[in-house]
Amino acid sequence: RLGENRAKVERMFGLMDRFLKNDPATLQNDIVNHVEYTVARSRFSFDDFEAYQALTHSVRDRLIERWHDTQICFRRKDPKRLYFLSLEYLMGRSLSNSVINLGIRDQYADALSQLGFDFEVLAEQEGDAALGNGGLARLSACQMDSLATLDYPAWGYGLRYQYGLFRQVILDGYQHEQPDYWLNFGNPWEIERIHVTYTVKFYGTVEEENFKGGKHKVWVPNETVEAVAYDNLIPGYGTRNTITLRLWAAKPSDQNDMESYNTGDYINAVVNRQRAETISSILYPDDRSHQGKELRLKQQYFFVSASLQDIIRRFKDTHSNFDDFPEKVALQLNDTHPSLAIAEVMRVLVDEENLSWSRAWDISCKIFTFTTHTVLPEASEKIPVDLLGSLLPRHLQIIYEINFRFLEELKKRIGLDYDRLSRMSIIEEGAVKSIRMANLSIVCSHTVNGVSKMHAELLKTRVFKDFYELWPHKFHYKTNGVTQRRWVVVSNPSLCALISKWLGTEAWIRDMDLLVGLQEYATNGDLHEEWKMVRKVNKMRLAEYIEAMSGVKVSVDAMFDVQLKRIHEYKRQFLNILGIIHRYDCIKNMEKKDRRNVVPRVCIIGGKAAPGYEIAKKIIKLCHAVAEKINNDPDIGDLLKLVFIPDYNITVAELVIPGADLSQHLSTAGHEASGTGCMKFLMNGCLLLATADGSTIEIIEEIGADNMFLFGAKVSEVPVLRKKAPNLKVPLQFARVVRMVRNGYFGFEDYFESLCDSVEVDNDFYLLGADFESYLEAQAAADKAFIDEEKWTQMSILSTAGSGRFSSDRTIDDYAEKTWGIERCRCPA
Ligand code: BZD
Repeated sequence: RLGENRAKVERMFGLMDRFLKNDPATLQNDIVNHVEYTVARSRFSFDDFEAYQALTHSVRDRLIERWHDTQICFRRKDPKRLYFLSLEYLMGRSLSNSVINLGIRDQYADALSQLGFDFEVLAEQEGDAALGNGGLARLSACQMDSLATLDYPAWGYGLRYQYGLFRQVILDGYQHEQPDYWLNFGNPWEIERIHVTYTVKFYGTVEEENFKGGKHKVWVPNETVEAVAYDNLIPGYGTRNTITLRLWAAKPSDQNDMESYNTGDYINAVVNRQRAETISSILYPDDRSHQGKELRLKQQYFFVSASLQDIIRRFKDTHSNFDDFPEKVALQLNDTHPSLAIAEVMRVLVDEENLSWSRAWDISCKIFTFTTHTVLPEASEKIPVDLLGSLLPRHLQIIYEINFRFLEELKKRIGLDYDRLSRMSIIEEGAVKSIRMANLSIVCSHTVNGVSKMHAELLKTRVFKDFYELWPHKFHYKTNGVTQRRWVVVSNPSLCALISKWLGTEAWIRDMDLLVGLQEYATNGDLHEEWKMVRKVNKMRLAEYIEAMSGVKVSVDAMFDVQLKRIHEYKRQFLNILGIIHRYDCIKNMEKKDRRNVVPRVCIIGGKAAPGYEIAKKIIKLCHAVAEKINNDPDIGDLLKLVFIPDYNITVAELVIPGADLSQHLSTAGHEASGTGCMKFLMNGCLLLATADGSTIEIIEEIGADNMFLFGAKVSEVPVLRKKAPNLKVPLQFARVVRMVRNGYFGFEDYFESLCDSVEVDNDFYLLGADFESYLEAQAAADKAFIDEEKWTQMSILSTAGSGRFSSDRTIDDYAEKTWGIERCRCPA
């Protein structure tokens, strides 16, 4: 009998101990099996897309294995967990990133080639997951990669929008928006968890019930929607740890329909059910303004409520009361978009868990941390009281109560300074009475941070000055970073190999500080040759893309000068275009013999404008109008080209950044909270032409002002210049290029009138005129440096060497230690 049992046990263990192997034969077998049994195509005949689907399922199997182990490890050790709440994530593609983080890219490439497929070709089949707008959303994605890599016990939470960020289509130079139904071809990366479903409530009334001799508030909603979890697995690099990004989708709730079914209105009942799904259907494409729309508020609460139910459920699995909640849970608010979580935690603790107000508040103040990503006070989120009161009546009461208690405390500290009290109040009085979500977040969070040193200074001295004076200890800065796995290893494999070769190790992929080791080879001739070769091949790849997409043939000997980011007045793409017009004008007016000294340029601009942002759309049109003129001027030839890259997204960035010689970061000083694009270019050895704004100030600290091209007014000078604006003398060259646009040199003069007015008639708020001369000087310095190839290469190497600080690994370690109080929890290999 003993022997029989033993055999059974051994068989059981045999079943359990079946880690997937990664040798070519196993991988091929897996892929072919997925072709047949998952994709349901014949193993004798499948095309690239079907091979891609099978491949992703095979990778996904490996992710799931590691994810299970990680979850077991977290459950066993029960560490304090970080819950990262963000309404936006810009993940881009997952395939290459996953296999690189799993350390099995080459094995897959081999296995596929024996099957007659090319890994890179299959990788091209994947679309972008674009569940976000810009910097904030891509930062969330980079931080998830670092959290996994550094073994932190973290969960990301967000919304599974059916339509991601719109596709930008350019017709006759104008931007048009098309829906991005990214799920059309299925999404192999997500795991639907039909059993992880929570009910989210909306509308209704608040009633009072007698409870233990007192009164108790009960929210009686009149609409409910189900939130279904979709898990996306995020593998770390060089570790088994694989964490979860849980995105919620809205599904109709059965509870709503009883009445309709009873009245026999079957069709309407079904139509009403469908309406619930709209909550998670679309990403708002605005990355600056907050319009107080009901659907947006519903999205925020839907995501917050489902996430908190999940978090509290997980906590309660192992804890019988809330005493340990702050020791086990850190809730990170990624900007104010998830800040309703504060009111929701209070509601759950007080109304549902029956904690006293002060106990609940004490807990809340220990778990929340808040990162703000903006500088402009007018960009901060305000929710009209009427809207909140109708959608979430109990939450409005709670926010009023928080505010009442806060103001009472404040009066004790500062007395009856009514101006200051009203500035700091969570409720803004006025034509539309609103909730100031930033104030709510600051009042409840134990740590508030900006995303660069400069940004935090502005928060302390301007935006949140009153709060800083009250609670100086709350304010910090955490300079953003980006993940080198995505932005060098995946997107620039040849540079990656070159760096590893010269450093003699791949360890920099987990420890970016090691890149300083490149400094000692900055003048090494052999490295220069190899560096130039890598850069040239990347430029050739980019040139091919440009030609395929726009028909414009560009020379790889020219300087590739790139500006890629959302189109915004403060980011000053208009300044870039005016500079290009000036360059064109100069070349046109030059004697033929002098043209020999002109450094040929290929100017590349890409970015999306929010659909309702008229001026930004005009900038896109101007770019096309100028490009049309320049690119078709035979007199100019290869000396100057301008191309607009349509539909800028993560995948496009991965292609363009490695091929850029120079990148432009032109925000008016004091407007870019941090900027992360500059860090990606920097890592890839691209030189920066930039204002002293956001994180560029810290880049200067790392690589020295000599290794970049700085220009423009400093933060402290901007207010002075603005005051002087009406009498400010603008340089003649500036007036001349604006006049060329105004007078129709590029056509469409009526259309461009308001754009020209913005810099001439309306006081030039973003100071294009004031900065123009200095901008042209910086451009001239870049030209001069480019002619000296060795000098340029040295600056390029030093840029990469100095980029270590801008890894999101550094940022995440800093948050973990100083903000969230979490520790690493590594799953055994
Ligand atoms: O966040 C950006 C800032 O503008 C950048 O300076 C900074 O580097 C990044 C990351 O910290 N902010 C945003 O991207 N903001 C948004 O995308 C956004 C989206 C929806 C609503 C409001 C703002």
